[in-house]
Amino acid sequence: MPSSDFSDRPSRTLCLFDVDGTLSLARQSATPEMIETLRALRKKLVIGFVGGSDFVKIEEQLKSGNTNVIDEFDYAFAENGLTAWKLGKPLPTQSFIQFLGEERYKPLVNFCLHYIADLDIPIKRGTFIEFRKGMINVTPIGRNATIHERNEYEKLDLKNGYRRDFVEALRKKFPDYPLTYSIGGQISFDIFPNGWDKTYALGRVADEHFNEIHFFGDKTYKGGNDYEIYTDPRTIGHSVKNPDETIALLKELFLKD
Ligand code: M1P
Repeated sequence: MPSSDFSDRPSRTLCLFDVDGTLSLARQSATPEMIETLRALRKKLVIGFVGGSDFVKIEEQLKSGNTNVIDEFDYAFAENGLTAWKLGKPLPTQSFIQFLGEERYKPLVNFCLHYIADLDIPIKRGTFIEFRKGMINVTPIGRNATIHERNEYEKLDLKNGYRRDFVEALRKKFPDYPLTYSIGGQISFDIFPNGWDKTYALGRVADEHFNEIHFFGDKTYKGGNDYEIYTDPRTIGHSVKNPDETIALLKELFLKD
């Protein structure tokens, strides 16, 4: 039975959004037009974001003025839904380190650090591995890179396949680890337990029995971090190239009248 949590909405439809490249440009703020469009949409149906990043970064991107990001969305899913809120209240969480265990984690992290040290790329910055609740994020250039340095790295990575080869080496080194390697952004890749991709968030909304769940994302191709949720039979997937396309699609699908 659906709960009465969303009885104020005319439609029992849920729209879920990826963040980077879908609601905002990578690591940049969502535009006022995007914020207004989401507010208008929320009057009609239920909305949520499903980002790969941790909540602090998503908050920077989706914050508008003094509002609390968690209050602007019905569902807030960071780290693919491992860290989650429904109507402003936190949902229970699991952790990557508990799942993997210190014994298996240490060799993984050591291998990554050695691999990065040996990688010959033009510049390196700091924070090469970010330890999060539901995943680790690994980046050859480092998370302290500026926007300009990110953009330059991304071009080189596309040309030389640094991340592709890195992931291949990890798969070869740790064939028995039940882990997924996902290249979702510009400079890094995420490592998390199998099944803890963005479809993890779908399990968290199952109790509401929505009539339809729409998902909007830009990395919907195989290997992209939106692929699994975009192709999941529980969702109606929409592939967008940028936030402007998301706005246009929302207006066409839900905000005509
Ligand atoms: O949301 C997509 C990705 O965004 C960031 O990637 P990058 O720093 O490489 O652009 C990261 O937060 C990553 O975890 C996330 O999947």
